[in-house]
Amino acid sequence: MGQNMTRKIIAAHLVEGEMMPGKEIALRIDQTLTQDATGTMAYLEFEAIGIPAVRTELSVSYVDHNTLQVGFENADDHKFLQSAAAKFGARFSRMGNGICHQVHLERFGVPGKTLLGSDSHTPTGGGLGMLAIGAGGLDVATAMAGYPFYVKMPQIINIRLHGKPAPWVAAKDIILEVLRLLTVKGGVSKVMEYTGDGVAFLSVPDRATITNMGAELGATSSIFPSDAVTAKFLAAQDRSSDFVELLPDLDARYDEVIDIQLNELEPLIALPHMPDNVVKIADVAGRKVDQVFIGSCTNSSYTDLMRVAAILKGKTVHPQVSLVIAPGSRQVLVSLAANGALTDLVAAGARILECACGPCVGVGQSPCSAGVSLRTCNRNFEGRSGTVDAQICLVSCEAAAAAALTGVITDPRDLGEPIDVPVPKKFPVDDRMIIVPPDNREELELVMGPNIKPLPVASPMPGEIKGEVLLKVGDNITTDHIMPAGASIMALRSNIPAISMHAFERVDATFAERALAAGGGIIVCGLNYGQGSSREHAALAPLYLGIKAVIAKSFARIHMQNLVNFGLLPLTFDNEEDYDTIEPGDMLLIDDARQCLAANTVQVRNVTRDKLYLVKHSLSDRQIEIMLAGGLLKYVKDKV
Ligand code: MIC
Ligand code: SF4
Repeated sequence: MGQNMTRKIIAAHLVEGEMMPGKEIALRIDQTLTQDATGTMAYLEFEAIGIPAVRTELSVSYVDHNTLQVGFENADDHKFLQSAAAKFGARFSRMGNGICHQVHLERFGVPGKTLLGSDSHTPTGGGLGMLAIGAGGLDVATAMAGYPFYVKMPQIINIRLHGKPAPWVAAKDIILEVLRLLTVKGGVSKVMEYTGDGVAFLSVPDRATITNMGAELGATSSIFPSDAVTAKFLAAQDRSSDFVELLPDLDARYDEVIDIQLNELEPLIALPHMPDNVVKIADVAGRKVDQVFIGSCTNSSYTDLMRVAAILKGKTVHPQVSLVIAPGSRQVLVSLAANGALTDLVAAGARILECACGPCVGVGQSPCSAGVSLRTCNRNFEGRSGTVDAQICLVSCEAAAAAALTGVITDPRDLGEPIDVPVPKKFPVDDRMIIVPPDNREELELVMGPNIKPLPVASPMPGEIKGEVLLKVGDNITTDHIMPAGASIMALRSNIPAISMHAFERVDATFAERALAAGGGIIVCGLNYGQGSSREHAALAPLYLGIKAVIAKSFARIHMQNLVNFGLLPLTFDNEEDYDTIEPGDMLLIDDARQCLAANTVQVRNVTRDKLYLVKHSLSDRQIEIMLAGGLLKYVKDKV
């Protein structure tokens, strides 16, 4: 049977398990990446595992999320991360060097390798033909310690791209089309594998835009072939020796095939507040825009920003629009500065920000009240921009630039002739902002400022679980709902007691206090609970607040694993209608949780309403052992 690309990489990295969709497999991890907002925990966890140095081929610690440094907290975190990278043998990408995914694509990604990152958009590396997966910090810490990564063998979905993209149709429109077709939960437990004659028209950064936003489908990963386009990109990065061809066999089998005709696509837009709320731009053109943000790991490459510069050149940003641009990496910024495109952007009125995540995760540039903001990023979750009633829409760079000029949502096809920006033959390669770890590492000390508090420890699972339903929420609750980001809250990422007080604050501002007062309890939720970010704080904060179990209609992959990693029981309703009969404040009781884990189904008694529910778990034997041990850290340490 012909193999697809994903199965080829998995087969080459399989440590345990059978490659049967749904069965747990263990993969050897070649490379890891962390970023500052998840990295402090990951390195504290790595330290707790007790291994002197990383055992991967390459581990890179990036600082890109919270670089504003409002107060000492972030600056302290950055010092800690730098000291940890040096001590434990990881490379350190300094503040301002760029967004982890963009820099990793440029400087480190290798086709055919596995990459595990403590950030949900790690699949960006799939644009280079890597199997790149996002995970919680603790999973990445254990991978750095040389343990395999456990994940359910995904189904492999073939998305065949046919033909040449229609004029002004960008890579962003392709992934928005996939989101429109499949929705934000359509990719759970799947890898999206892109093939077809259409892939030849997409550069590596274009492909990376698509694999990046596969995270919004809930997909385990997304991947493109490693072909002549890849070879050219790596050559331009002075990395020809990293090139390996990776193609599916001609008779490769897939679990499902989806066909997309690129020449029939039109420019698209995701309207508030979900990335799958996608319509044609033409259908909403003319609506007033207050802000345009061009950047994020989805759309901040050299070719992206060159297209923007070409559109803005010699023109002026609309007087009612604030246009902000954050180049994805120092390499991109240097390139734009060298060829004069930066001058075109600045002259047109663009406000240039540091090469970092910035507005994408609410770190600055929050829109005005009820403001409409067109953004090239990947998530438009309610409140994520920092303005609760902002209306965030997701578009391509071309559509963003068009709106910046006109002040209204504009179909980029109105701009005239499309712009063709070829990938340069040679990028200005300069790795001086990436610090290589020294040799004398034993003597080095970790630098820990006062904001860095010890890790909370999960306790082994109790027999009886009894608790009040502290919160009942609907479908598609994101980790931004559970544990909001933004500059001030992200400054507390290394301080679990403090950050926990913000849990669910945009859903129910009383949650944290009620949870503490009640001594913990249970959360009840709808479909796809915990989609979005990989932040393990969305499990750590509930753990700190005493939450014992989460009962959902279904879970997003990374969040569910994070719950297990910290010993919180993730359960799903056997009969989804039971969800409707539970009210906040009800007292729920699981008599013998430890024994029920082994039995696969658990009976939950609603003491308040005298009802019995059957709930299930989909935990593997290994995950059950982790739960019983009281979390992954204890489990792994016991193994050591
Ligand atoms: C995000 O886009 O939500 C983040 C911030 O990059 C997160 C990571 C985090 O919360 O630190 C992600 O996507 O995993
Ligand atoms: Fe950073 Fe935004 Fe990308 Fe997350 S989605 S890594 S916050 S740029």
